Amino acid sequence: MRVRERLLSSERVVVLTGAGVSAESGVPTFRGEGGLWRDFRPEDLATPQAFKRDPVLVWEWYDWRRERVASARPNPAHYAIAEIEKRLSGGTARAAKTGEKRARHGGPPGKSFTLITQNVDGLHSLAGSVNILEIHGSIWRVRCLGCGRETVNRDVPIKMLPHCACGGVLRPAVVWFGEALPQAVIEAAFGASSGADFMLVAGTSGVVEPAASLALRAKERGAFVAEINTGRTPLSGMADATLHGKAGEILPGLL
Ligand code: BV8
Ligand code: ZN
Repeated sequence: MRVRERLLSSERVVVLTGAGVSAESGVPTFRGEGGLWRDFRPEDLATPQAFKRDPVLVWEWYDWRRERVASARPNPAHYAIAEIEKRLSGGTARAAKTGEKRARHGGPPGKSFTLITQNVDGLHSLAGSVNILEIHGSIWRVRCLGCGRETVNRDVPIKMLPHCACGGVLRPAVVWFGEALPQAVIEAAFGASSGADFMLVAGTSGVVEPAASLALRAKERGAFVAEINTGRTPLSGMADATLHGKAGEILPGLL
């Protein structure tokens, strides 16, 4: 299949994932069926204003998601993406221990792999992916509104309203709507997308910016862009190939 040949003959591969890649792990997507929580839309709760107005409500939403994610396991889509990275890096990419600095990608000269994910569930690193850019942060990290310290917190359920040792209120260390993405991470994401000769866009509705623009950047700079999605998205029109179906079935097939 064209996409498979392209992928296997590419040198600089970038994969951009969204919630659809975790759907088969039982993690609810944002905009699909079952993505709603108590009739709230993500845009209503994933904002600094919502947290200011009602921090307990926002934490209840995250607590509910953390509980779902805690019992979720990576699915074949996550493992296939980790396998692509291993093949491109001559098998040397080893899953960095959690919390350790991401192992530098030590692939053969010229070959490179970068995973850019909008997901905050951490399932990619559980599946063995190493070179990961978590552009929207992590649901397992919290940040203190007082002293700004960011730490890993895996309490499920989390004690309402969580506070830092300094007395400050803790928030989820994710990027909310209206908030800037971490500068270094988004720069690295655009850098990787600009240099890619192949980009795989999997399980994203392509509506959230600046993530969606990463696919456009890759395309502009000459990458072959393949989309895997169960439906059509605003990115489908510009993709060189669109593979309709479940990421957990199509991705292993690519290998
Ligand atoms: C910023 C973290 C500026 C939190 C998230 C008007 C026009 C354009 C842009 C804007 C606008 N108004 C506002 C904006 C900007 C805004 C934005 O993009 N809004 C959208 C809604 C229009 N963006 C921002 O605010 C960003 N920041 O712009 O800052 C700035 C600059 C400098 C200084 C200050 C400010 C911040 C965006 C990040 C928001 N945070 N998440 C959390 O997770 O709790 S976004 C949230 O949506 C998640 O991260 C999620 O990943 C992301 C995108 O959703 P998807 O991953 O695509 O998931 P979705 O459910 O939508 O789709 C799933 C897809 O999978 C579907 O297509 C489905 O068909 C498919 N699928 C389902 N099952 C499967 C499958 N595919 C394959 N296999 C399956 N099994
Ligand atoms: Zn603090």
